[in-house]
Amino acid sequence: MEEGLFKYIRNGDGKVRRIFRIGTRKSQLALIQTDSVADKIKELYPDIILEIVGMSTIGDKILDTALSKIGEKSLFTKELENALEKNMVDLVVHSLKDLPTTLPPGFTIAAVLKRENPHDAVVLHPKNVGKSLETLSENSVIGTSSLRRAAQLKKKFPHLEFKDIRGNLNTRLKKLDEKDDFAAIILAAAGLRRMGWENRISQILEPKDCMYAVGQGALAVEVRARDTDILEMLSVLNDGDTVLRCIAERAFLRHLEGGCSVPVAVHTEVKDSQLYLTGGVYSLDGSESLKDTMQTCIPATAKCQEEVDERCQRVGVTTVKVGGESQDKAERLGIDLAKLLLSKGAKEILTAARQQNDAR
Ligand code: DPM
Repeated sequence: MEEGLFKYIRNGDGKVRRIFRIGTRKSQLALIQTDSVADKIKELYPDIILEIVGMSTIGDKILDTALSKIGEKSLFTKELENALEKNMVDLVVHSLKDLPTTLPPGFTIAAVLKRENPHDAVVLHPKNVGKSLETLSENSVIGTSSLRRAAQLKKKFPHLEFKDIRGNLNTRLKKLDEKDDFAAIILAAAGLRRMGWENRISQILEPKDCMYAVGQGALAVEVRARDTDILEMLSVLNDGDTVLRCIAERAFLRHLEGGCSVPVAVHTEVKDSQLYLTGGVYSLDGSESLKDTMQTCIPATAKCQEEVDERCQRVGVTTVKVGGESQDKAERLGIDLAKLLLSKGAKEILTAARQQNDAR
């Protein structure tokens, strides 16, 4: 691949046109997600020429260690950002929940697409079909390497045991079905649906049992922050409610200084011009937790401003499609809820959780 060069194509009519290259991880889920975003871009811009470039990331290469233990914040994003930086690709599609709340300088999220079901789901070993987390027998082993899921579910279902499971979705389902190690695994409903495995979902976890991760269920497109033409082109992909919910969630996590290695969970809703944010922090065994809800009024969403520039950036997201005042209020809501939980001792819970996890 020629480094530092944009790619062009000469059409039949002799005109030269730019090719937009989309970087992606190579797992089946990542490719499906990237294809779906590419399809949406083509719908909006039928003449655009897109090329998909698959890459492996650290998170794909290290398969034997729990995500939360690897300690690299940008597990799934670093190689892709390197490719963006070198102009080897122009856009990168990610699951928003894998993108740190502070992106490295020079990068930004140009679009957050309409969120699908953000909740977590239970996938049972075939021999347990018909059961639920509640009715699984004493000491059944549940596979997840999410500290967030384990912390909330340990508290709620003390009869269950939780063990790490790594690998992409295909590997995990195989490990579940073909061995006898796990009675069930917990995965994001959105990922299962995108893979066409909705029929394996036996239970969707309600917020009272398990709140979701910041950004879960939403796809994001990362670009070079200086590419204002691409930012403008992609701005139409943004879904207003999803953008506001995810800005609030990301601001909450950022202010708590949490990453993918701390047990932090959220629940958001937009209803009657109000944005609601519930956030929780947990000790690793779930015995200690803090949870609270706050809301803010969201003004009718006029366009933010005519042109994209650095004033549009909020927790890594740059869009002019959603009103600037609403975006500010969403960010404020996240920060205010984080402050409230910090005033009640969230910092101590998270510091202890981090130390315990490092010592595991
Ligand atoms: C992050 C976590 C997990 C992924 C931690 C968490 C789950 C790790 C595990 C930050 N990224 O959720 O508390 O289960 O061991 C990931 C998935 C998706 C994006 C798969 C999943 C698909 C859903 C989406 C891995 N990242 O969570 O089941 O697009 O939100």
